[in-house]
Amino acid sequence: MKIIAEHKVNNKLIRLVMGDITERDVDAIVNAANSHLQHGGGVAGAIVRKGGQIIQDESDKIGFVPVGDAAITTAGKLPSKFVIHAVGPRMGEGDEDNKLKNAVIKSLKLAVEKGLKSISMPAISSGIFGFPKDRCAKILVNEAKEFLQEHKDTSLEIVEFCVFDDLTLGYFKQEFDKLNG
Ligand code: AR6
Repeated sequence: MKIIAEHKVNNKLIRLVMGDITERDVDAIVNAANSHLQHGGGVAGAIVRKGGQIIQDESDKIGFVPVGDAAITTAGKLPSKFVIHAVGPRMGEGDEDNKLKNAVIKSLKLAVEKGLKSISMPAISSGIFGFPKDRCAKILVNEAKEFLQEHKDTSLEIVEFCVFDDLTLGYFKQEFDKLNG
């Protein structure tokens, strides 16, 4: 895991790291889930493989989560305490930008409802779901910044983005440069 960039908003930290989100020791990691919370491939598959079947079992009890919404489970054997399952849009289904924004905001709200201090988020929708990586970076970083600007008394001290590949990292870096520039 490597820290790439950091930016302060209202004394809270927005951070960019490169690495495997399943190894992040934060209060909650965010999963890039589908509406049926069937965690097969991508980051979702990795989370269940490492965290254990309990994450899939709790997800099955929740059942269906609409696109643009999120749900929370425990994190099994992962270092984090919780997994927040954010359902981002599949490219081509329509209104994708707003749905991605809502999935991010809902994830942050769920973390605050639980009183969590740190959250780590992958590049939701930008893998198997095919959302453009540059737009994903812009939306995720902007939503985090606005959330921290608008919620001065939030429990969250750290909102982190954890990216896995160089191409995605490049786009997130550009957005962090804009924050700091
Ligand atoms: N740590 C951090 N980021 C990761 C990791 C990891 N271990 N593994 C992949 N990524 P994706 P989606 C990055 O496909 O597009 C699943 O089947 C990856 O490089 O995981 O929202 C679900 O069950 C990419 O940048 O999620 C859904 O059906 C980002 O995570 C569907 O895929 C998201 O890629 C969701 O597709």
